[in-house]
Amino acid sequence: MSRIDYLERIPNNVDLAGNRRLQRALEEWQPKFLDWWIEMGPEGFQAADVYLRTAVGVDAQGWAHFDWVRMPEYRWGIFLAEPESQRLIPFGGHKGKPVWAEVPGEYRATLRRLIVTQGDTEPASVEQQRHLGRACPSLYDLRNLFQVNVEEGRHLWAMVYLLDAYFGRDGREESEALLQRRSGHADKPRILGAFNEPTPDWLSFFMFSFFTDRDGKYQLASLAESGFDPLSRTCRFMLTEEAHHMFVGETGVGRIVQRTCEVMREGKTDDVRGRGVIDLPTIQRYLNFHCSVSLDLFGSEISTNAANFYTNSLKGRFEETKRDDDRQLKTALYPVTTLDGERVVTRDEPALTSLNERLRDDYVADCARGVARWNQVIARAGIDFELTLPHRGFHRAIGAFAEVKVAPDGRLISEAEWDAHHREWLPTDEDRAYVASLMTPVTAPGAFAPWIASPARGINGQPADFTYVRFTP
Ligand code: BYC
Repeated sequence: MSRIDYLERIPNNVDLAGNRRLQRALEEWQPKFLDWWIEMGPEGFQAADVYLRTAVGVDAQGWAHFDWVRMPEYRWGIFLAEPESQRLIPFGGHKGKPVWAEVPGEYRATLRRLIVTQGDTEPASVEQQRHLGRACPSLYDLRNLFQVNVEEGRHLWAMVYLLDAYFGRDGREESEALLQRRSGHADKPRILGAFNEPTPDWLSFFMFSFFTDRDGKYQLASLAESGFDPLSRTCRFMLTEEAHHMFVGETGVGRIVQRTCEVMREGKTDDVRGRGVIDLPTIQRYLNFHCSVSLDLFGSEISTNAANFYTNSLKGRFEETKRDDDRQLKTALYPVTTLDGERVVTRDEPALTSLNERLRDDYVADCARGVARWNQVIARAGIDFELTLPHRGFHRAIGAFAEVKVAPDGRLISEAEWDAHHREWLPTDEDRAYVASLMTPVTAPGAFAPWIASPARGINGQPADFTYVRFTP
């Protein structure tokens, strides 16, 4: 049987070559992953050469290595951030003790569930985005889509590494199951709601990358605080890649907003649908949708799961080590916005059970900064319009607000009022059809679809007309 050169095929810093058991597990899993990638990965572009960044190490040069790659030949590596020497558990019941190099028996099931939930999102997003290439607005954007896709693939590898290396047989079974569920499938859907929603057009993709990938940032940052050190180190490295995904989302929406504003100014009108760009109210409705489904990803406002994750030192807060409280939260309170009968109220709750809400607050503040930057684009064009984040109770399916109807401005409303107005707040079939009608592919080097502005600069310093994707004849 031919041996694999592990460092060449699977770049890693986990001494894969010296770990026979893990090699065997990954040797079995890798062909199944490739089958999944061919079946569910970017449709129609598996043979194209793409200008991609591949992580081949964890230092500054190592993770920013650019080259031409066919996606199925991308080297999905396994990287953990360098260990912090003598790292101590920063929070929870085990605070101050040395971090765990192995899974503590009593937390095995909980940790596995957290890792599987995280892992499940990665292939899900690739599945959601698999048809987008055919409607790309430029080669620059096409390349960015594929960069995001292969990195989500790598993040799946990262979670599979943890499952295979630390959870024995049931870990290997979970690794297989990650390749069997399918986004949006009636019988075997992905675990979390947002990952079963379609991503049918590029406005959806950019909104997803802005809002949903940002949930990834906050969840990964919380898991990076974990007392289980391999999980912490894996997540810390994943965060370096996640930043690019949010950049793609923020600049993508920003460029759409910019183009719309240009056309509004040129035509001295806000009625721009006939002019081939996406009107600002439609952008707002897409924003409302993607923001609300992403808010659901943080779980219920009050959660004993979250309290247990924290007390057991498995999942911390965002930037846990910068908090100067006791980092155990035994008596602390936290203000939570929730429902009290017919009213939206903010009241103090135990900080431990409020951890999902606290993370959601950190997330909302971060989203607001991005939206403010989009609004600067609108203001610079001299246009009187502001994009806004919807109230956290709007269009929710998880938590206290799932039971009621809330307007984007936070008013609790009746079913009748919802029925009368939701078309103003969420993308309608007409909106989606209009956006879909703009999605004709643009693949000439340096050219951009008329509904999106060109980016401020190229990837890795490349010129504006760079051929980021080369198609095979
Ligand atoms: N949809 O106490 P609750 C990313 C379930 S994104 C469906 O309210 P908990 C990425 C929950 O699982 C980051 N089900 O919440 C982005 C639980 O079920 P079980 C992904 C949901 O447990 C873009 C029950 O409801 N990473 O990386 O405190 C592209 C009661 O739960 C939802 C993680 O999520 C939902 N939205 O917190 C690619 C980190 N919300 O267990 C990648 C790991 C809740 O009773 N996961 N439920 O059957 C977690 O930390 C937690 O599982 C959650 C939920 C934060 C998701």
